[in-house]
Amino acid sequence: MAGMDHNDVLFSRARAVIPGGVNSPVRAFRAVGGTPRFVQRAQGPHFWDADGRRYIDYIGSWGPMILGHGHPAVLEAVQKAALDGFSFGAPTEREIELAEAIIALVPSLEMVRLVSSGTEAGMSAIRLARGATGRKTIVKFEGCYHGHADALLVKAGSGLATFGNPTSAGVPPEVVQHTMVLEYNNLAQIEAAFAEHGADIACVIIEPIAGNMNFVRASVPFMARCRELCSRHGALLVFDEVMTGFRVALGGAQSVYAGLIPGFEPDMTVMGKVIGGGMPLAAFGGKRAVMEQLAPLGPVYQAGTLSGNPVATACGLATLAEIRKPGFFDALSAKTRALVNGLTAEAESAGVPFAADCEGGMFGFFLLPGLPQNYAAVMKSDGARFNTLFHGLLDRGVYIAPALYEAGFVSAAHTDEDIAATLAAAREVFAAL
Ligand code: HOZ
Repeated sequence: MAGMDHNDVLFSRARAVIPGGVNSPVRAFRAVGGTPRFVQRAQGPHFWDADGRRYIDYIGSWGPMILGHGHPAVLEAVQKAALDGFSFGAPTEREIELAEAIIALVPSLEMVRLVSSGTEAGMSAIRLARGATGRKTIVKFEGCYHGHADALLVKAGSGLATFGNPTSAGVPPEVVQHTMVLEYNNLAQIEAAFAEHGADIACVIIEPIAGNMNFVRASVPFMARCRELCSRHGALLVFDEVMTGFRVALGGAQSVYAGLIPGFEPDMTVMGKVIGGGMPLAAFGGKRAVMEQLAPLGPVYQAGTLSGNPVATACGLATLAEIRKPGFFDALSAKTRALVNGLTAEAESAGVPFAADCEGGMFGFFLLPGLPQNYAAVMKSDGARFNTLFHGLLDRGVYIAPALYEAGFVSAAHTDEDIAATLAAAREVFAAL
């Protein structure tokens, strides 16, 4: 294969044995074109590809690597745990410690159950909401992605938006007949849904800051109304904080909304990414009365061989211990804000329509004159221009998500030099857009 670089060689091998050459669709670069970078190793805010090229990493495993790669305290905890055994299929003290740590950081939680992926957590939360309320209907919002459980794969964001196929094949209409999809931030639609179907709605599941249609915040009036309607009609408000949990603030997006809406809290929360620190670990939790409906206490079944895995829980605990340190989120937020402000200024001086937002260590930007409020507005983003921007940055050693509809992530390991190098690369690319 003369003339091919190592990434091309690996991609070609991968495509022969793995559909699309990847184990998760967005990684394939299909939306932006070109060859995915095969990661050889990573350290701090950087990773190196199969050709030994270094990139500043603004994906961080799509969110979990809030400390950057290879944080020494996390590495030590993982190595120590691995020596004691990889998996037992029996309870460990570390699971209790992680559950206690999560509950201590998120006041709306009284109990949590640990699982292995965000998809599993979302799917289990929906089953529990239905079981606890005895109702069938679930409400989700267009452009929100809650993992790939059948009932939730309707008008979803993330890879489904990227590939223009927001509802997956293989999901029979009967399976999604009780999934009601409404427009994000649309007060009239949520009012109407409850007015008509309030007694049938088990839950409203929402990404409070939607990171699977890039970065779109639920407005404060919209969130307050979702809360009121759920309470009034006996439905559960489920926050999908797989992306935002322990990422936009120590207490997650719910702590941000609690600061804006007095007394605000969701009934249930779905978590993942940061709580595993890069290991397969996720969780869902809520009030005791609801969580006690789960087997073995209650009639709602849910289980998993690798749930509460001892190495993953060690990684999660060590990660949470770092992000709890005083000043962690102030520093992370300042860094992310510097990146977003810098990109905005560079785009403005190049005359490129650009709007960006961030919270804690999560950010997003659109090649649009203003921030969109819903999926339809997000879909007006300029895909061709984004692809030019993506490849321009990639060629200059800056790795952002290879898709228009994904949020970005800054870690505590990103330095001022990394941000400055990113802005210098962006300046050159914006000038040519
Ligand atoms: N679901 C992720 C994007 N929102 C992609 C995960 C991955 O490819 O690793």
